[in-house]
Amino acid sequence: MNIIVAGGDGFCGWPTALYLSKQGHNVSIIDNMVRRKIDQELHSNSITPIATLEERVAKWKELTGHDIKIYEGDLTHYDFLKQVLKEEEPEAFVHFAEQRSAPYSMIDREHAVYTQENNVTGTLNVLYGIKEIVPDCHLIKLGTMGEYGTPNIPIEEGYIEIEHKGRKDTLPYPKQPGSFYHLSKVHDSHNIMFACKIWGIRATDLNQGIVYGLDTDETKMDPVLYNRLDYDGVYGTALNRFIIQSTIGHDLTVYGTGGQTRAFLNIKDTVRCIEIAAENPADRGEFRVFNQFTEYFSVLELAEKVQKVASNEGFNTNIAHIENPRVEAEDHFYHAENTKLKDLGLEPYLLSEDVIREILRTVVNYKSRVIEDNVLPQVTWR
Ligand code: NAD
Ligand code: USQ
Repeated sequence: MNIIVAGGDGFCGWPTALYLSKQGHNVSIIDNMVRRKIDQELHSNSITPIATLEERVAKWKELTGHDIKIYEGDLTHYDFLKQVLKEEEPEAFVHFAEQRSAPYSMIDREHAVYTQENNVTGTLNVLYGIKEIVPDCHLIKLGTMGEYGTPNIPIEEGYIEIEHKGRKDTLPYPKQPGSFYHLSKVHDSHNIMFACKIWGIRATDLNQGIVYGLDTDETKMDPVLYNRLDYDGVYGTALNRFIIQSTIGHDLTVYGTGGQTRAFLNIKDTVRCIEIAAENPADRGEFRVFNQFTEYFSVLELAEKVQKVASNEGFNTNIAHIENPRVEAEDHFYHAENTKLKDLGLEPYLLSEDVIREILRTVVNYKSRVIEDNVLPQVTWR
């Protein structure tokens, strides 16, 4: 298949591009490198040293003989996007290319506006591009479990059957997102659903949980192929942050009580889920929604797991309950469905002590790169 991976220089996109290329697909990456520029803005970095995209792709070609094409440009620039679609004629468009940090979107007005303009306009352009140039192309769009929030009833996969005043209907599941970033994903989902309905586009919205780990078989092949891994208070995510904190002697930064429950998956499952979606395209006009996670945990449970493994590895770590910088429920019901990807063949790679240990043993090699001032959260929702 001809597959475009937009956001293919990022944390999820790079390993996905490699994996799809290894499977024999003809992969092209679109990326505007904004994530690397944001590192400069925040005076932050990936804990792992990362090569330029050109170096990464050249090393991949050298090791495997597979070509990955690079289109450096911005999805919000429609002429650029149209040109790429005309040249590549993709059968699948995997869309990771968004501003994905909730804290970044909550810094101030400018960052909220940037996040929503970048994400909503980029996705609208992709929808128009597919309609005008490659109408049969399958859009595989990364959404997020955080679109649903934490309702007091089980979370379904995209739709819920409702009985109201004696009548029944299947309706989009209610959305209660917790940041301007998460809201941008909800706006995207609505735009995609509408485009499927009016133009007959085929789309899969993957409501992904929090991704942990960094390595896949492909990124491990050579240091030039290493994936980025964020640890700072803006882009670092819960489990990865705790593992890195444990290696530098920092207290594990549980926000509030840590009762917040979230859905998680290993980066190794992210790449496989994208392949499954690509191999099983949605029908024309279908807006299909999969919940892309394998397990859920409370934040405190994760901190305790990391504390135990770290201690066995010789790192004595405290769990700190710091004041929660976000506005979110800390004590709530959580149950979410995730059967659709498993029905299509996903065999989850679950979180075990061995998995935490493996990530820890990798990141400990780079702990001298951690800029400690960036570890505590500095952005608040209030
Ligand atoms: P990332 O920031 O590491 O990667 C995103 C990439 O997209 C970056 O390389 C960036 O330069 C590029 N990009 C951003 N805006 C662009 C634009 N307008 N045009 C072209 N390129 C652009 O993020 P990630 O962690 O890889 O996340 C990828 C996607 O997966 C996002 O949509 C995110 O919402 C979703 N997601 C991520 C996680 C997670 O835990 N990382 C969990 C759920 C969903
Ligand atoms: N948290 C802590 N301590 C920390 C970091 C986070 O207690 O040091 C808590 C947060 O308060 C929150 C939970 O852990 O309750 C998750 O926070 P996170 O930063 O790990 O994840 P989140 O902000 O939700 O965003 C991440 C990705 C985003 C993706 C989302 C999936 O950055 O791109 O959409 O995970 S989900 O959470 O399912 O919406």
